[in-house]
Amino acid sequence: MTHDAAGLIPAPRHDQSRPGRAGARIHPRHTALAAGPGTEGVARLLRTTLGQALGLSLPDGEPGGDDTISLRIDAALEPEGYRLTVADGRVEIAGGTAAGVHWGTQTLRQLLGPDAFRRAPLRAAETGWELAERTVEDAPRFAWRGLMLDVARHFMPKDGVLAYLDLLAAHKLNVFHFHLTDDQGWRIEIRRYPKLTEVGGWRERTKLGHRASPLWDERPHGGHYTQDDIREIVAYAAERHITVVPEIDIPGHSQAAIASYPELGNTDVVDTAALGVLDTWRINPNVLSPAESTLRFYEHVLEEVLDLFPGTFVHIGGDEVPKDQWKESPAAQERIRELGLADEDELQSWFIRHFGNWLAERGRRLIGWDEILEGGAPDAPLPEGAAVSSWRGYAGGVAAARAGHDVVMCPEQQVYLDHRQAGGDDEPVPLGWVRTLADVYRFEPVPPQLTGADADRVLGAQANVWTEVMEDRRRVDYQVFPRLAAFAEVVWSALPPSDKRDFEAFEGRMEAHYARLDALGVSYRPPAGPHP
Ligand code: TNX
Repeated sequence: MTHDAAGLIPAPRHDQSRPGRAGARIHPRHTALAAGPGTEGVARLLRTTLGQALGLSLPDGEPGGDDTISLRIDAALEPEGYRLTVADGRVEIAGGTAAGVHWGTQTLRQLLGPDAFRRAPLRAAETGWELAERTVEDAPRFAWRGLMLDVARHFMPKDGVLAYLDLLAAHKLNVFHFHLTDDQGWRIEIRRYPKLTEVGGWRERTKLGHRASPLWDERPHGGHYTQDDIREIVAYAAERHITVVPEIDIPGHSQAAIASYPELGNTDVVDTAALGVLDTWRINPNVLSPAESTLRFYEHVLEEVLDLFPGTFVHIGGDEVPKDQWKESPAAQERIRELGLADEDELQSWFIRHFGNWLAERGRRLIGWDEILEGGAPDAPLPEGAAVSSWRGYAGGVAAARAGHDVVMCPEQQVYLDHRQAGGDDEPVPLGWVRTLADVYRFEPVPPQLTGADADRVLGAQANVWTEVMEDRRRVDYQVFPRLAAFAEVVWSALPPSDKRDFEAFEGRMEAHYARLDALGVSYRPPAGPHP
């Protein structure tokens, strides 16, 4: 029997419960925790999480013992898959890898009820928590289940980022794409180039700029993460089986860097020393110069980035690069001739290829926005191993997959969470297309044009959060939730085709989930809207 009163989100593949039968009682003092080989890290995190939330002490127990939560690896399961069994006074979570066990503990947390998401116990729980007899068998649909957060337009202090990593983990999301640089701010300390954060980390004011928006911030804005902060963030993510993909956006979206080191820009056509960090929102003409010295500068930056981020992928942006300055610049034109390129589009592609090869030589892989497909030789527009974030709809992703490249789908029409979630005038920031909770629930990462091996090129999907008009965590929360819960179900659960998805059942399960978000302190958009 399938029973979803527990309101599990994302929905598991199989969930068998016998609600009448007591499976196990989790007791604040008696219940023990037994960590099998390879699951010690998961156990440590579970002990911290449930200790803080419920006041459980979870002393070390014997695997399979009575009144014990046992964690173990079972290599027969899918790598990120798990089986959670509640029966005979015991809880067992087996996972294909430690990651699978970890996702299983997130399900256990949901079964324990909303208090399991608190930071401090609400009450002394004398009697403990009753769990019905149950077996959950589960595994994700996609390997890349991501959220991109833009901390360049508005800086999010480290604690907020850590809180977001907790939120990702609670939704079984495993990739955090960290958009660290843009025209309006540079947010990562680079030891060799301190001005990137001293100058590039600050702007005097922000024109929040949307005409219908009441927001108009004339205060200085800035901040950055030190390398110690970054190490802490990466370690915190790793503990939650989340990979952090850093983004250093080139050769456009680079005005904060140019404001810090004016020689990075096209100095023969603009007085880059007078630019400053951009304080408006628009596609910006000030792009990097194609000089050798620019390449060396970014190689030095990336060397420090590689030291901090152990993951395979490094995002180098590549989006929205106006070519006007390269057209006007004698130096850029000379460079095009020297390199034997046809035009500015090929120059952009040359930039990307340079860093793709540079990363490959270091055992890493480049990922970039879908513009990186443009301007290259028709048979080899991208270096081997490069992957594409398809944001201008599905087309870039489809082309990349057919050309043998891996793809992360994040079409702006579907999963840009900066866009409004309702029509009418009750949205605080009425930007972009209306994308309701139901729209996000119907998002399909693999378009019908892709089949067979081409479809397998879709590693997964991510929701993108651009923060032009989100100046603090509360506003980010409002844009991201509850839609991220729907997104998480799309990328984790094996849902039917878009038009056959049961949104009402999802909404039903969301009732339990809103209580979890409340316990987590998330300022989500209320389901009935701000003016019910
Ligand atoms: C396009 S998506 C951008 C961002 C903006 C966003 C606003 C992408 C690769 N570039 O720079 O913030 O639209 O929705």
